[in-house]
Amino acid sequence: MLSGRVLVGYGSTTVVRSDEDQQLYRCVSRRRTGRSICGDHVRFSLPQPGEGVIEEILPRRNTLSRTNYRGQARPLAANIDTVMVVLAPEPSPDADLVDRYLVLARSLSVKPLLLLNKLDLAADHDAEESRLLGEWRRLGIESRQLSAKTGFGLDILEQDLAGTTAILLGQSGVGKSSLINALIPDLPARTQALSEASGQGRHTTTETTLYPLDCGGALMDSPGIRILRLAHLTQTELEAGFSEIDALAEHCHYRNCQHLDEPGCAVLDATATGEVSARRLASYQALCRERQTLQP
Ligand SMILES: Nc1nc2c(ncn2[C@@H]2O[C@H](COP(=O)(O)OP(=O)(O)OP(=O)(O)O)[C@@H](O)[C@H]2O)c(=O)[nH]1
Ligand SMILES: [Mg+2]
Ligand SMILES: [Zn+2]
Repeated sequence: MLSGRVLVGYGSTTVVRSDEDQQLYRCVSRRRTGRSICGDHVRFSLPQPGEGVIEEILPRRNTLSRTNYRGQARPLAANIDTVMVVLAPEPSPDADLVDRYLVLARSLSVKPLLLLNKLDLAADHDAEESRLLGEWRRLGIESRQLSAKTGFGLDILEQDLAGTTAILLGQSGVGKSSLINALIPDLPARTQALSEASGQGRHTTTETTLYPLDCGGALMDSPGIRILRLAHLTQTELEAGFSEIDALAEHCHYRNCQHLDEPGCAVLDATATGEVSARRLASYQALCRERQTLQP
């Protein structure tokens, strides 16, 4: 029996990198174990050379999932230490989507980090950072300044990545794959090896994929999405993702206040004074409504 980590899953087929010899193996799952996903630690057998069978998925420390249109949680990746949300001046950030990525990070109990990429497009880096990330920075969320194109900031990012498993999330076109490309010099050879091992044809970023880094860490690339539903999370998990709302909720008149239109709502009062951003509250309320609509 061998042990390894799943680099990418395509339905019932996965590519596993062996811990023993770092070779890639195409593996199929058994019905008993269920489907393994990117980032899983697994044990697998090799009944015939080059074709493995996953015998065991080791317990997941956390699972990153999104809700599909039918309200079911769809797991995308597992065992994540850091959620890195990539933003850029172009395409300009979708603030509600960023909030959702932050809720997702919180639900995994991991620290989020905002990566502001493409800073080669901005003359004043700090001004661009406060313009685009100001509202989250004020909430205490950390950020890094980067350019995948020039390599600016990559040294600091490498320090953040050392020894951890991080996932890059963010809307399409912000430069997630470009950052991976800039961090991994032999990426073309690795992509080629993945394609050969998977037997799925050319490897693309339509599936979340884990890249082991030389610094001992691992970085996952994920496809950009326009809609991130989070209806599988509990009301408490949604609220925990909005720390400023969560902190005020205990002062609401009703213990189960949803901060919609209830009398004595401390959160609504705080938006009236500007202490809580009306945009953030609307973003939270949209998540609550979506949850109520999609919950079976
Ligand atoms: N100027 C500039 N352009 C960049 C930078 N990083 C990426 N780009 C460009 O932005 C475009 C999108 O980059 P990708 O890396 O494919 O973006 P992505 O986030 O992986 O997009 P999806 O895979 O669709 O989610 C490409 O044309 C890149 O060349 C950067 O630091 N500066
Ligand atoms: Mg990409
Ligand atoms: Zn309230």
